[in-house]
Amino acid sequence: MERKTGLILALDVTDRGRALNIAKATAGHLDAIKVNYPLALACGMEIVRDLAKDAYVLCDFKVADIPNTNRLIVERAIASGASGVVCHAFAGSDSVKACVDAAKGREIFVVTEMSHPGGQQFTGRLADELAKVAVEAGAKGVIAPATRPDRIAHIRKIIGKLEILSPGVGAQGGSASDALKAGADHIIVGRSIYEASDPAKVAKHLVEEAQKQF
Ligand code: NUP
Repeated sequence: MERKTGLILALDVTDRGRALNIAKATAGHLDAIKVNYPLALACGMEIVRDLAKDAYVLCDFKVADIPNTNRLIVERAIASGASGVVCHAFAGSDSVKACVDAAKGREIFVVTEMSHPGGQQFTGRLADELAKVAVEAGAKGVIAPATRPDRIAHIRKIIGKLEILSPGVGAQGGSASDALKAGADHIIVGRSIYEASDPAKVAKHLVEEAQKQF
């Protein structure tokens, strides 16, 4: 994913009109729009098709199934216009490899340690191995927690030059500059932007904060 602003919008709203309005208002401040199940299940994959006309769309489907099912899911996301797809690594190397193969040059990002408190319970303990799976499978990058910048720095040591996308800024308590200083390439921000009265203004401020770290 090309880094122009360092900001990825997590568009977790469930109304099509609202989603398109926020995407349009913030477009100039974004490297990508992340679509998760709330939006895709509410609006169908048509929303990915529409957003993908003007943006890099990252489908955060946390794909975590057997290799054949993973392949089918990634193929559908790509067919709808996704430029990247997020998968889990706990299903095993073969399942992640199936995602990378199915992406056919589009980008796969692998979740390592999750950003919420429960992320420490299981994913935190396995994060080193999950990150190694990402490297070995040929993923483009990983997801690592802005809520624990020290963990971003640790994961960076394992993955080398792979990209780090970091959620947990704002509503979950993480800071954009701390995450980027620790080694994240992009921050992922949802509620702080889409629940704001002026989403573009918040996005602009986050980008200004991010740019100081580049
Ligand atoms: O570890 C993760 N934490 C996380 O918050 C992995 C994720 N993919 N996310 C996603 O990032 C989460 O599902 C949501 O779409 C976004 C964060 O949104 P917010 O907390 O900024 O509203």
